[in-house]
Amino acid sequence: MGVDMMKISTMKEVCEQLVSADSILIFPHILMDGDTLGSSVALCLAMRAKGKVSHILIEDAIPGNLKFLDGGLCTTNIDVIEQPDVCIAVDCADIERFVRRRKKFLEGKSTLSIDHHKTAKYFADINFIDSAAAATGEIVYDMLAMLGIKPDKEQGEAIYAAILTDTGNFQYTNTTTRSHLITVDLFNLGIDHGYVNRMLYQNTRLQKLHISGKILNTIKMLAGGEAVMAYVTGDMLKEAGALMEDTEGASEMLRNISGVELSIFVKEAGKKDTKFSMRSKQWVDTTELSLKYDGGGHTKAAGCTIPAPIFEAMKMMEADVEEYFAKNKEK
Ligand SMILES: [Mn+2]
Repeated sequence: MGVDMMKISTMKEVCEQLVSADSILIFPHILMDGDTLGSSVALCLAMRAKGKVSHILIEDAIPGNLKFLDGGLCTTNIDVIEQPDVCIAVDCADIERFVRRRKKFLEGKSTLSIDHHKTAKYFADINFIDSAAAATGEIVYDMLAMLGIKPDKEQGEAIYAAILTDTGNFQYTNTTTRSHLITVDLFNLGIDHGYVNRMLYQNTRLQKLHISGKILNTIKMLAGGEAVMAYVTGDMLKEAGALMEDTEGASEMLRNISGVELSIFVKEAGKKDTKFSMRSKQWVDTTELSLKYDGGGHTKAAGCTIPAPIFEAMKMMEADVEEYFAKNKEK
């Protein structure tokens, strides 16, 4: 298969760059999730084990339930490596996913990108994009194998966290045999899966439950009950004493409603910007809805920003949703 040949050679190229580099700076995307951070951590630890200077450069806070992954690898110090041999973006579909680190990224003697988003842009010198991978963590696992590195417990737990979070604990349809097989191998390597699950999921801030309650009160059904929209504003966060990161998972929670095919969670991102996070169950392609506003993502999980105040932007999106369902239901 031509595509597979291309895939292999591209991963080889990525690995060759890593092998020949002495210093490697790793770039997870903003609003970090388990995949971007877990993949970055596994890669960083593996590179350090190979005797290389490696750090993870971040520009925003690590969500509370992901802090256990860090282990002091993450820094906000842009000068942590002066001129890195390699700058590698992890799980970033677009260079806009690291706005304030963009200049630093481009300072790398070579720039790499590894990602699995369907809408990934080829912004680096070398791009390895595999949209069949359920998580970028799977790509990192394959890369370590290609580099002859057997993940240790810490690396294995980071990869496991990446796969768990991006597959919704193996529930989403992006889950493959491969996701399970990699996990089997990680279990055999002796990871403490109970620990990872406790850290990820049994570690909820009380404020998260408070803000969830407020969000649930905003539920509006669309498309005759097949779509649902709910929102959060800055004022709601203040009242609940919560942070925006406490709304993580709201889209998935809304999608769980029976009869719902599409869920949209709306965030007020300042007075003039509104963020939309979409999830679908079976047939809605969320990238179609998000691309109209320059967004992107996966078939069943995508997002975009509309440059308008929240209630105005929601009206625009509501119209798009009604139109999408009217058009696609006829088929
Ligand atoms: Mn991912």
